[in-house]
Amino acid sequence: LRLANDLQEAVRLEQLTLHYQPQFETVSGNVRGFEALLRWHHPLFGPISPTEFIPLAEEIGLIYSIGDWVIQTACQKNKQIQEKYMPTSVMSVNISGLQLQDSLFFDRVCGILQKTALSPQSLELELTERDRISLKDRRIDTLKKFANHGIKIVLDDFGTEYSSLEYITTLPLSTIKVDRSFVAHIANHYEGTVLVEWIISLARKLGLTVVAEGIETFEQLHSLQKWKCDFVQGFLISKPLHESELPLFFRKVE
Ligand code: G
Ligand code: G
Ligand code: NA
Ligand code: MN
Repeated sequence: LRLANDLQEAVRLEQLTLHYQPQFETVSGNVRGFEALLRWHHPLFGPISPTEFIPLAEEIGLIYSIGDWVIQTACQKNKQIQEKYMPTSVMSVNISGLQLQDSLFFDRVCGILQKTALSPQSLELELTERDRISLKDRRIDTLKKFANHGIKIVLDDFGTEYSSLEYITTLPLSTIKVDRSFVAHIANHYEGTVLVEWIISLARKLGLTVVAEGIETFEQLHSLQKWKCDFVQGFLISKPLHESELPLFFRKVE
């Protein structure tokens, strides 16, 4: 209860911030864009993980306003990045399945893109597999609206739920993101290695883009290069960056 009150305050007092983790083309090493990751620095308890406060925000109905704030802030930042450093930068934003139930969500996202003068192709929405969406779910129609508008839909945490294979043939996805628990097994665990290689080839056959997250070792990176995984993200290459760290990041990669 304390935390619920504090989260309401946090939104009002602007204690939430976004960090931006770069994504790279696996083979060339070129920067592709960023994933926006929400952070809450609590005045007393210090940093609180989104794995704790996102479920709380969902429970108390704050997820809608927080979600809008995240998209708005991430789009503004991406516009600056495009103008200053990289015209092709793509921004990925995590969304909660609840946001898709809001019938005005699509219109609000389009409004944000218009206001920030960003093309729909510069925004991606990451949907986690943990938000089970069933075949007849109305949220699939919302996802189709986004996809038809040119906003890509990414299936995050791929492989962590039983519904994985059904999902990739029924949702209007452009991309799957291999969960970092699989990436962690590359090279030190035969079955894990085979699984990641298989996911990448499956995605290719279905015409989907593949991102691998949680890359922490050169061995993992080299395997993903060998298998031609499209994009990679992880502490080995860059941690999520505070906006103040972006100028130095671009100076280093240019
Ligand atoms: O960045 P970190 O590892 O602490 O993120 C933990 C989890 O929180 C991840 O699953 C991530 O997808 C989720 N998350 C981070 N930012 C957001 C956000 O803005 N919205 C939602 N819904 N989830 C987020
Ligand atoms: O579930 P999702 O994929 O959105 O989670 C993203 C989270 O993963 C972020 O909180 C981010 O801080 C974390 N993360 C990013 N790169 C790495 C990494 O290389 N290793 C680990 N363990 N976590 C990572
Ligand atoms: Na994500
Ligand atoms: Mn993930």
